[in-house]
Amino acid sequence: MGRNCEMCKPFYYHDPTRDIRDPAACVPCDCDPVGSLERGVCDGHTDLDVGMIAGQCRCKQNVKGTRCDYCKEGFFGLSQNDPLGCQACNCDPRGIIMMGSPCDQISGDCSCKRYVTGRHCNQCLPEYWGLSNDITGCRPCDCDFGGAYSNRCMMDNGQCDCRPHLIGRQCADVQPGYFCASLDFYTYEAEGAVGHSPDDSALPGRARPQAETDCVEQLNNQLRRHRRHRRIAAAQQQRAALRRIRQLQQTPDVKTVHREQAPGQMVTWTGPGFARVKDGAGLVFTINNIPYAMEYDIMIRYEPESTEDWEAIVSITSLELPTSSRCGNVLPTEQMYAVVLSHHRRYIQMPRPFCFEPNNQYVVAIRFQRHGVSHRHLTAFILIDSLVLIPKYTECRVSRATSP
Ligand SMILES: [Ca+2]
Repeated sequence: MGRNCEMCKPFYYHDPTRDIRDPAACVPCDCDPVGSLERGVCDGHTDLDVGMIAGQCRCKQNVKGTRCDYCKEGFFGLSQNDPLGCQACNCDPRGIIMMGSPCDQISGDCSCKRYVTGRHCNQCLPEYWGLSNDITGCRPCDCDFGGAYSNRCMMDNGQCDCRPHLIGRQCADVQPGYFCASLDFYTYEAEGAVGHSPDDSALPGRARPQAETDCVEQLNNQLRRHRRHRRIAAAQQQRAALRRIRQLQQTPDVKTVHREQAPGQMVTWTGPGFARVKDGAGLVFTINNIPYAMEYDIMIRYEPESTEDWEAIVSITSLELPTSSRCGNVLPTEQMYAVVLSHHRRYIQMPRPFCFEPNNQYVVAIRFQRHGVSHRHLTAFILIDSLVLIPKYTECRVSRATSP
């Protein structure tokens, strides 16, 4: 076109290697009309004085690429109707990963750091707070377990949701004038409880027959037979076995076992040690130091001596009728539990709590026996560490200090 046909038409440019008279001198522009200005017109010829290069596309403000078909870094959503071509991602610079494009070219979703979330990466994940330029973006709430209602905190200042009378960002501090008892504050050592034999009526449940009676009889019969046949070696063996059984019969039903802490060993028990309880025997605990009328979970800590499971039959009796409104309506004065003490574990919690109250005395009697057998055995023992009362979590309160 042009008066002397010296220019190419719009949407074509003059190939600088060809003469304008050459029929192939004008080449179509290769610009993406979506991202280019003026629907994809390119520079028709080269004129460095005005910054023109033949075939060069002119991109919209937020678009890049030789064909104007990509959003610039930090922009997304290439669109024909958008006069700027692409929209800004608006990612929060504190929350995004600094490598590569800050957001997805198509969806505009920002690439968030580990503990950051939201389309613009301007939110902390639940249980995190304090969006900053840190490498992970936000930091964990670390609310005090027990002191706070949950592990969630305010995103801006990290304040956890504290239970009454607990203060501090993490709810780990106690309001002046109060003290906080640890959850296992009410621990009763088994080695301090009174031991009872299987046939003692103080223990709940019924004592099983002893398995060793048949055994002794059988050994005696064998011994007589061996004597008759003058089998001296066999007879000696039988005599030794009988001696062993008599020794076992004399082993106390409940015995205190002290345990010293070995260097480097983790202390997994409380108090001086354990009560070693024979199959069928039991312990009686007396409890008279309850601070508040409320429900307590009851836990037995133990240590198996073999790979057998045991069971505990527990009875709790109060000496007087409950007087507090808290306990009076809840439970009768006596309650029974039967629980299995798995040999894989070290503690068992009763399936239901019990309401204890101050100014009352309680007797907790427990029979321990092997689980799922018909006879008790002289050689089977279990180590019982302690009985623990845990104030029911949902109603745990901080105690008011009575002395300054
Ligand atoms: Ca103990």
